Amino acid sequence: ELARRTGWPILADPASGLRRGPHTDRAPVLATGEHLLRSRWADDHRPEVVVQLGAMPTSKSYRLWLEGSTTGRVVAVDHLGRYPDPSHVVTHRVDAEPGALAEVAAGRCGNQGPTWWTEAWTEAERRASTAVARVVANSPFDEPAVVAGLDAALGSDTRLVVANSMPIRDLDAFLPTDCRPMRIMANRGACGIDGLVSTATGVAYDSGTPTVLFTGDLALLHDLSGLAAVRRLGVDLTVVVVDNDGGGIFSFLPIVDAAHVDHRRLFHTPHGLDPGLVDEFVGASLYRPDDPVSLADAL
Ligand SMILES: Cc1ncc(C[n+]2csc(CCOP(=O)(O)OP(=O)(O)O)c2C)c(N)n1
Repeated sequence: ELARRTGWPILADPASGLRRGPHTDRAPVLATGEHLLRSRWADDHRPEVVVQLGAMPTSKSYRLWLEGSTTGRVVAVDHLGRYPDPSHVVTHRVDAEPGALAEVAAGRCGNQGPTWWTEAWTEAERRASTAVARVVANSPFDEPAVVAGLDAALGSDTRLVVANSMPIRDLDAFLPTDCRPMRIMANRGACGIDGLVSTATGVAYDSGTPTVLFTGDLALLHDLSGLAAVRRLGVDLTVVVVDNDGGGIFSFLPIVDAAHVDHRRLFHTPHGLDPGLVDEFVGASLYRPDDPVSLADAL
């Protein structure tokens, strides 16, 4: 409502819950921040004020873009005393629950609606999301295509729990805004890859609704014992695991280019285990989709 009244665009982190739902038809909610903020266009469109609501967004481009900014105010709003500010760019801190603050602010500001600034950002979002969708559609079956598969197949009552490492970043980069609701949950904390199966099981149990965990193979193996509770609690849990035999995120480290370093052994840390072993462990049904259609069918 605040964005609709002020015309200020929202760069919505996937875990914020703002990317999905009927409000996206009325308010300028953007999902391509990870791509836009690393472009020249974003350098030419620096705002006077950035209001950061809640935890630090996932996007690395956002962090670098803030660091590159020499002017303007950065207001961090948080009620948990975190004020995440890894780049030391925050100029103002507001101790308030972000949703409550937005509600009060929306009630007090006028109803200006979209401005040229709003139009510029929403047009950039339109172009970027079209380009992203085209790239995803023409790519091999990889992480972006998995996100597209989840987007297409998950019902609005499903809870999507997303793991740290690349899955949350994949969602950030490739999940578009849509008026269909989607409940996304993440636990960024210190970005741990531990306890994710247990978290998803707890979400499924508490909500009583079908739950999907989107995870990497290391995070799944880290909390394999969490699966023991799935059958006992009788929850409806589907695990979508991108199996790249280790930590795919480490292939983005600059050291990957150092020829004398055995990057694969030291950073990627392949384990050689087949995630299919969960089949025997908990009696789960295992599917090995190798294209978007078979992923959608399996889901
Ligand atoms: C508990 C814990 N141990 C280690 C790490 C360091 N770490 C960050 S990402 C990562 C790799 C995760 O691999 P995977 O879950 O397969 O996801 P991918 O990188 O392939 O997307 C590791 C080990 C961490 N974040 N948390």
